[in-house]
Amino acid sequence: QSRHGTLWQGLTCLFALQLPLVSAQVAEVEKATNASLLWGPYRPNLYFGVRPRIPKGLMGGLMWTRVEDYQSVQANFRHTCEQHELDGYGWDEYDVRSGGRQTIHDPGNKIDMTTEFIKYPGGEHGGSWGARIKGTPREDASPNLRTTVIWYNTLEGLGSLEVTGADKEETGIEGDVVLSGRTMELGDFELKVTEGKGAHPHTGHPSYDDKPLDRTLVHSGQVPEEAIWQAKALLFAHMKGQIDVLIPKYGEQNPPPPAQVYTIQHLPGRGNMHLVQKVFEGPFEFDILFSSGSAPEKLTSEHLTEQIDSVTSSFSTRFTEIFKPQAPFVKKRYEEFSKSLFSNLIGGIGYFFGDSRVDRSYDPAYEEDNEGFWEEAAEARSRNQAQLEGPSELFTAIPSRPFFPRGFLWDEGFHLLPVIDWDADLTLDIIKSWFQLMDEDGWIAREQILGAEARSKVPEEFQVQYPHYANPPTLFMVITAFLDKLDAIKTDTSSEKLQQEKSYSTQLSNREAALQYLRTLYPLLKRNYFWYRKTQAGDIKSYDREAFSTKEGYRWRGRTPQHILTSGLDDYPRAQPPHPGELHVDLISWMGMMTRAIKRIAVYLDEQDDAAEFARYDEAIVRNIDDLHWSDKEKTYCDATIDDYEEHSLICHKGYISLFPFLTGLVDKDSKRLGAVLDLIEDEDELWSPYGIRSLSKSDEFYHTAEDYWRGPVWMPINYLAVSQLLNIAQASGPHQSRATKMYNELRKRLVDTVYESWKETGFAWEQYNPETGKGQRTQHFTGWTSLVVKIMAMPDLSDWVRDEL
Ligand code: 6A9
Repeated sequence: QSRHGTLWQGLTCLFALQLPLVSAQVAEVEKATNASLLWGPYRPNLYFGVRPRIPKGLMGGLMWTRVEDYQSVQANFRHTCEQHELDGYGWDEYDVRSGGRQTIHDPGNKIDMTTEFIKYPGGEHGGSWGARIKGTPREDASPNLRTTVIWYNTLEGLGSLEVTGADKEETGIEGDVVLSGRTMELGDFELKVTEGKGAHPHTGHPSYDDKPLDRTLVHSGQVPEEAIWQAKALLFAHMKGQIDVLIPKYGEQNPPPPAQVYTIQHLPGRGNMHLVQKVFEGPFEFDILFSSGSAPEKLTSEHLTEQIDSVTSSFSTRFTEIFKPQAPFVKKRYEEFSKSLFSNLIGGIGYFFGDSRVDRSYDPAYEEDNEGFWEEAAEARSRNQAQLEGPSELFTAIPSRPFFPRGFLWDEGFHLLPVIDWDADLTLDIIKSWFQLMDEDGWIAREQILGAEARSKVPEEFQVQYPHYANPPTLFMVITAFLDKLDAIKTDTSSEKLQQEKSYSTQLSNREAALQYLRTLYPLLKRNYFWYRKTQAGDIKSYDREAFSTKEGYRWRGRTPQHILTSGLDDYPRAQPPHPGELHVDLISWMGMMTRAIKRIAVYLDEQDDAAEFARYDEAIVRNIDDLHWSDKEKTYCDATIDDYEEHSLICHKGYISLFPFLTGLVDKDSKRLGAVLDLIEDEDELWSPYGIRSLSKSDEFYHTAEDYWRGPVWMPINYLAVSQLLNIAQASGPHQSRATKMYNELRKRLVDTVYESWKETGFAWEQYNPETGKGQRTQHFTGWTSLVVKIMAMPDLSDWVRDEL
């Protein structure tokens, strides 16, 4: 048993043990909640892929290509999301509980696709679902554009899946294709791929007699489980086999046309993989209907048609209630933009299951206590073998479907900030999933690369996770947001938005359920908190000044001369050369945020001793941020290190790092440092750009140098923290209130305009934005934390306040 396995079981016990405390009502609602989350497009790395939140079971996926010439097919066969092959794709509307619609613009195949996905609760096994797949030739397509579409299903683990009612001797299936199956978790089910609508090519080639294209071809087979996620590779191998038979049969002089060549062998039957192929000419449409055996009735295309309309209209109503963009973003197009970004965030949620690579050597070189530690650590990393741990599961949102379709710890805290406004229960479920990944010591790996499919996207040197590496504890911000909501619901009964949120969530409407959740999570949060305190502690023994007597000083482990990947701000300039006596101002700020969050939960749960302990840390952190990190000379917060004379010295590269005490809410509205923080933000020669706050000051020697990743470009998560803090200051009386109000209005406008303009121009959200041109750059279709702009649009418009004052 791996450490991990034991922990997992321990946790399951933990949850189970407390169950008698939960009222029957809470348990009932929890079951329903889980049931409505069972199915989803939880394979976000695919353009369209469906699976349940179960380690092994039934999965499905879609592939398509234009079949007009022989050459383009290989390159144009769509399956996994890839950068730069489409003109925009994603969910225009999506809700995890009911479903939504995705549109895909595919110029290479001259077609626009829509995938509508609808969930039907009911029965004992998580309900049924339906998907409608539509293809509409684009303007430049010939009127008889030929498209091949393949829907496939696979089955992992125990169970059965087979095509029923099909005759193997036939050349294809006329009408609907029906698969029936069962597994332990899903019970009996039926999956129907309907005949649908659309014309089929009549190629006139002699091969047509063997394979008339007006029928659906189905190939069933058994493949090794390790290969099951590689549907496209398997399909290609299979088609190659078909071609090797076809070409000799008809001769190189008279080969069948592409639409005929690229077809599968019709062989319906049993197996763990079933490919269902349709070949169309012009526009088409068909449905995939999954009916759970225990659901009250079987799903039909009529049901789907009906439900698609109702899901769309209730999504819109709800969206307006929760996220209606506020002035000046009142034009309809902003709402569309906001819906699309939010839907992609929530439609990008995935379920991952598999083993992961961890280096558990606990090599002494990883202690980083000597000068030159980074070289020793680098050697140790190449010397030590990583083991496969797990398997474990994770339910999470992701930064980007084409490029990073997996969980990232600190990204997730930002993802969940908009999600918690929409669906608090879902959010708490995701948080729970993350904390279940924690090991006995309290460590959660920064990047969750679970299973072979996830690993296939990551170069080997980046796969290994180290149990002494941290990442900002942003999930604690989300728990704080949850507590804010609980408090607000109690005191503010007039807010319609809050009432709306409450009506949608058990945890917000049932105090017992909320307490139960927090009580169960609390020991895990504590373990995680103390892991950070212990493993990322800074070495401040050498300071003898009185103010340093508490130990609150922190250092990210795992740095190299050029990077601190663990901080999340990869290449941001830091002290040179690295030194074990360094202290990082962003980390102590995160620790401050984390301490306040856990203190608040302790108070909530009436854990008085804990609360008092956390309060002491809180106070000491706030004091040490000033004592250890404030530079009187530079008028800003800085990292610290030990210089050549063995003295504490500050390393100041103005930028996001300098703002961290402010960003994490530790600089009070009345603080004497706040004026200087605002000066730095608002200075055009430093951080203030027309497109948002720059990651590094324009005046810094490293601005836009080397990789230029966090050395200038504008990033949304940090800007979101800044705009939120400005709003806080604007809303309470204090010496900087009116200035903060102006800055808030201006920053909010710039951020929204920036993301909106790039989206309008390119069809995508981007990883970061250029501070000189405002253009989106780096990863395309970055619908993770960039989606925070949805919340920024929904923030209040305070421009009247500024006018009134003038
Ligand atoms: C390396 C390449 C196909 C980098 O959004 C995720 C993270 C952030 O947490 C971090 O703060 N991104 C930011 O600096 C992207 C990291 C991607 C690493 C993947 C392998 C994959 O090649």
